[in-house]
Amino acid sequence: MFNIILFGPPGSGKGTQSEKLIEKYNFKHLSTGDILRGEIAAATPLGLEAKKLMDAGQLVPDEVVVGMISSALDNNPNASGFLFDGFPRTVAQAEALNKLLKLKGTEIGVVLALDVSEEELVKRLLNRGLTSGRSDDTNESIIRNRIVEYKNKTSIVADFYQQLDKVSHVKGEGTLEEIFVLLCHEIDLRLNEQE
Ligand code: B4P
Repeated sequence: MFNIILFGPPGSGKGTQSEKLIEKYNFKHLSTGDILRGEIAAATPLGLEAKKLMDAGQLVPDEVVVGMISSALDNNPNASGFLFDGFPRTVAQAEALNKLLKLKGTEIGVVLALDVSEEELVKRLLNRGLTSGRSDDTNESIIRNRIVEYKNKTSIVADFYQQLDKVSHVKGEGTLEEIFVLLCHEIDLRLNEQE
């Protein structure tokens, strides 16, 4: 089993590149953002609570997202590998993920960190907001707040995995295809090391 984390600030291309990677490598895609938006669409109590935080550009509590990921792992016993997209976003989430994977006799193979400048992030998200219907993409101050949350709570997750020698940085600016090739190269290197 080979598991990867696609890591980076909001708008860095995690969701976009995940679509291409799951097709090529047959990973099971687990996006906490998508799962939360599913809960909002279904108007569940969890979704209603999460919506308030997401609309303000804040993170949803760790126990909520860890619970969602734990259920998703249990619901996919035959997966050959998971692609975690937008998770973990705090060190507490990373520690919880390590424990959950250990219980299943597996671990993270590589953390692919997409590097994109702040101005490019804001531009992309405002642009997506024109068509996505996502309330967290339409207001520049909320987008900037998401980036602040990333800097304060999420960027240190890369240090956590760096200590385990799991992080590969990839330039996240360029065409979708150029970035995809770089990501595949890093995955293939780690897969070859594992064999
Ligand atoms: P997410 O759904 O994870 O959303 P995101 O980080 O904004 O998007 P992503 O990075 O996937 O988007 P992409 O660049 O692909 O999170 C939303 C919210 O959910 C969070 O703010 C938080 O409140 C909550 N949440 C989720 N997970 C959580 C967790 N673990 N803990 C706590 N809270 C959590 O796309 C952006 C745009 O860029 C697109 O329009 C795309 O077309 C464009 N784009 C992508 N690549 C490009 C390129 N190379 N060039 C030009 N444009 C590009």
